[in-house]
Amino acid sequence: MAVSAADSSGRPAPAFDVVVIGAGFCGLYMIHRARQRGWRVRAFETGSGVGGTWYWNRYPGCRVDIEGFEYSYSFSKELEQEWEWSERYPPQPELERYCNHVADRFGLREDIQFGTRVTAAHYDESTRHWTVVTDRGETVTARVVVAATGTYSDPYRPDFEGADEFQGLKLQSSRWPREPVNFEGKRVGIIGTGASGVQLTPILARQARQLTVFQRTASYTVPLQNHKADAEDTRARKATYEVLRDAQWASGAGFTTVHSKPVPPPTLKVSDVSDEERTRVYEERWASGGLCFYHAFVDLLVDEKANRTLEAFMNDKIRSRVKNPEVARKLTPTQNPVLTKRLAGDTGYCEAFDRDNVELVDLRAEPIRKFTRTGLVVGDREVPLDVIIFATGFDLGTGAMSRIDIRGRDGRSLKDYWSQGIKTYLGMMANGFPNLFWLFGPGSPFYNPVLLAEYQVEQIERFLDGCGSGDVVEATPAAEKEWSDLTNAIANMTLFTKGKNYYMGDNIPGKPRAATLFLGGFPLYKQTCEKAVTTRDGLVA
Ligand code: N01
Repeated sequence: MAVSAADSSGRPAPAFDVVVIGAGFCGLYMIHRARQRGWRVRAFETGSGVGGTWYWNRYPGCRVDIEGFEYSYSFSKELEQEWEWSERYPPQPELERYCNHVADRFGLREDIQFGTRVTAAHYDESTRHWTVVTDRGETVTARVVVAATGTYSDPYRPDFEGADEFQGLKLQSSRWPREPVNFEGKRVGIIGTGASGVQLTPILARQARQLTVFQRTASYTVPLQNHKADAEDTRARKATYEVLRDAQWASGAGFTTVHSKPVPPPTLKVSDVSDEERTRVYEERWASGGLCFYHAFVDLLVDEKANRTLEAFMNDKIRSRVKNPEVARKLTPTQNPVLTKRLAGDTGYCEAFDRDNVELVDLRAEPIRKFTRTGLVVGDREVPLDVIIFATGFDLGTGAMSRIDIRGRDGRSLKDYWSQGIKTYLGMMANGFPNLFWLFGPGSPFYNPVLLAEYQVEQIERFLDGCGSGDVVEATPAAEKEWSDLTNAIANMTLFTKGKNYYMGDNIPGKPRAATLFLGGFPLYKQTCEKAVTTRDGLVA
C-alpha cells in the first residue's frame, strides 16, 4: 500500500493510512511497522498507558506463565539483548514496564491517543475509507483499520441476583485499581478458578483474615517453578536466542521450553512409549513447571485414552499437594479433559487450601443463590464477606470487537455477522469488511500472542502490498467459509469440544458454540497464510 495521497481514481486521501485500536503487544507492533513503512498511523487506547492485558490485569500475583524469554518480541535483536527479565516468569509490573520500554525505544507513543475508546468504525464504499469515531466525539478517516483489541480483554461478569445490594467492595481481576488494596483483617471471596483466580488465591490467603474461593469448575494447575533470573543463565540464553526463536516458530503454540531449554515439537504418541517412560516424561515436565505439558505428546489433545494418562498423573499430584482429602477431591477436575480448560501455572495454589483461613466452596454442590448486603448465599447458608472479587473471565475473541459498532459494506454490522457463529479468513479479516484487520482475535491460532502479533502484522502488510491501485483487500466468501469450516473441523477433532470451555464460547450465555481460535497449530496456519498471500486466491480482486 502506498502512502496515502489522492489515489489514481482521484478519491481524496483519508486523514490516516492506518488506525490501530489498542496499544497492547499487538497494537504496539502494528504502530511500529506502520511507522517504518512511512504510513500515517493513529492509535487509540482506552487506558492511560500501553500494555493492554498487562495494563489492565494488575491484580496481586498476576504474571505470565510463558517464560519471559519466549514472551517477548523477536523483531529487534538489540531489544532482545538489552532487556533484562528479573524472573523466569515475569510479573505484571515488569511486563507493563517492558511494553513502556518498547513504546519509548521505538518512539511509538507520539502516535497513540490515550484515554480514548473507539466506539464505531464505518466503511464508506464511495471513498473506500473507514470513518472511526471515538468516545471523545472525534471522527477520523483511514484507509485501513486494525483492531488490536485483545482476545482476553472484554471482561465477563455474570448477572447474580442482588449483586447491587452488596455493600462491601467489589473488584474485577481484569479491572484492578491502580492503588494497592489492603485485605488485612478482611473476609474476602473470589468467584472463579481460572488462571486469574488461581494466581490470586495463594496471595490473598496470606493477606486476608478469611478467604473463600467459590469454584464452579476445577482447573488443572501446575506449579510454575518460578525463580529469580540468574545472570549466567541470562547471558547463555541471550547468546543462543536464535535457537530459541527457531524452535518457537517451528512449534505448535509458540512456547517450547522444558527446564528453560527449547525442545523440538513432539513426534511421539502416548502409546509409543512404555508406562515408565511416560511417567518419566510427565515428572520431568512437572519439575520444569508451567505449560510444557501442552507439547509433551502429539495425541494428548485428540485421544481420550492418551489424555486420561495425564489426568491420572495430575490427579495424583493434587492428592499429594493437599492434606485434606475432601478438599483434594473438590480440587480434582471432573468436567473437562485435562488441557482443554486451560492449564493454569500456579505458585502454591493447592497448598493454600490447607490453611485454616481458607475455604473452598464447590458451587456445583452449593450454587450461588444471591448476593446480600453482607455477603453471598450459597446453597442454604450465607457466607459473610467484606470483599468480593470477580475472576470470572472474558468474552473471548469476539467480545472486544463486538463492543465497537463496526459496519462494513452496505452497513453490515460485524456483531450481527458473527451472531450465528464466527466467520473469518485466517483469523484476520472477514468478507464484507474491506481493509479491516484484527490481531490475535477470532479465528487466529492458539499461539504465543507476542510472536503472533509479529507474524500477523507482517501478513497484513503483505496483503496490502499486493492490493494494487485500489488499495482494498477483502476476503472472498468462499475463502472465509473454507477457513471457518477448517477451524471448526479441527476443533471437532480435538477434545476441546468434549467439555465446556471458553475456546468454544461456552462461558458466555447465549454465545453460539464455535471454535473461537484456530487449534490446528502454527505451522499449518503459517502454511495457509503463505499460500494466501502468494496466490491471493482468497481475496476479492
Ligand atoms: O478466566 P477463566 P481467567 N458462577 O475464563 C468462573 C489468561 N490468563 O481470567 O469454568 C461461578 O479461565 C468460571 O467457571 P466455569 C489465560 O489464557 C493468563 O481466570 O465457567 N463461577 C471460571 O472458573 C486464561 O485462561 C494468566 O465453570 C463462574 C472462572 O470464572 C485466561 O486469561 C493469568 C461463573 C473464569 O475463568 C482467562 O483466565 C490470568 C458463574 N456464573 C489469565 N462464571 C497467566 O498466568 C464464570 N465463572 C498468564
